[in-house]
Amino acid sequence: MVITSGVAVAGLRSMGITPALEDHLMPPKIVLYHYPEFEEMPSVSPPCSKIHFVLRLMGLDYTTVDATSPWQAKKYSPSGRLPALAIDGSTLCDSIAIIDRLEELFPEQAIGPRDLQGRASDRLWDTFATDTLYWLFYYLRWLIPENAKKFRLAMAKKLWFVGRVALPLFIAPGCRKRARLQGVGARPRAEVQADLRRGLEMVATGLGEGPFLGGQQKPGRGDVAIATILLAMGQAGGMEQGWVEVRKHPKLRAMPGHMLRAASVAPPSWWEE
Ligand SMILES: N[C@@H](CCC(=O)N[C@@H](CS)C(=O)NCC(=O)O)C(=O)O
Repeated sequence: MVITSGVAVAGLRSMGITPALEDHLMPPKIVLYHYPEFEEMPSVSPPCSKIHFVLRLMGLDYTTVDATSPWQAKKYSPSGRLPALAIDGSTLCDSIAIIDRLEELFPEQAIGPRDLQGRASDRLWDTFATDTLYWLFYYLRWLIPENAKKFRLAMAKKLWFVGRVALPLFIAPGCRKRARLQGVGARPRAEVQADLRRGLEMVATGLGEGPFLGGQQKPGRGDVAIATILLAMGQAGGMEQGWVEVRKHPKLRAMPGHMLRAASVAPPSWWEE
């Protein structure tokens, strides 16, 4: 409930609703801590973009705070990673936990299927995208040298001097180390690409008659998670090793555009449908 109009407020007072009670009735204040916009996407980070789109699709108002470095992110997020979401001052990190919390707090506005089995599949797709597909994408972004170079050059244009120096010296090596510790970074490239091919084939099968997973007409959290990764694969000139697989599946290729339109967001100018 949003109580903004003066007439509505006067009405509430005449019914004996005090400012303290009104506070209780007001929607929680939502603040998204994220890495900022990059090439017409709300964030350079797919899990941060995912939360933007989920909040939009749920129809929830929110404000954002930008972090411009991993050091700054540590101030905002208990894990040091973003996204982090503060709801009435209580901060939560990890995009899956964030969406779980949003669904608990706003069950009527939850996106995706309504039935229990449909919800379970939708959450499974989100975990597949966030915990598996994301790392395969991460490998493409940071461990394939030609992609990493294109990405660094595109990012450098957005950064001040200190960021431009920190990017190749600290941030890129830090991301490669993160990938190695996570496991994916220590795997042979051919294996990672084969995993990506299988994962994308699986998503294409999951779309069924589409446009969204499970043949749904509206996007769920799984669709949003996958779409943000595919969109990020198109940035900085595109990661051909991923696109070569996406192009094999027309429904998969079309899904991110459908998701953006469902969230009332225009596809980026570089996005080819
Ligand atoms: N599984 C987490 C991943 C979060 C994550 O790794 N975020 C990256 C940005 S894409 C980050 O904060 N990296 C900074 C770091 O690892 O220090 C989620 O879905 O929220």
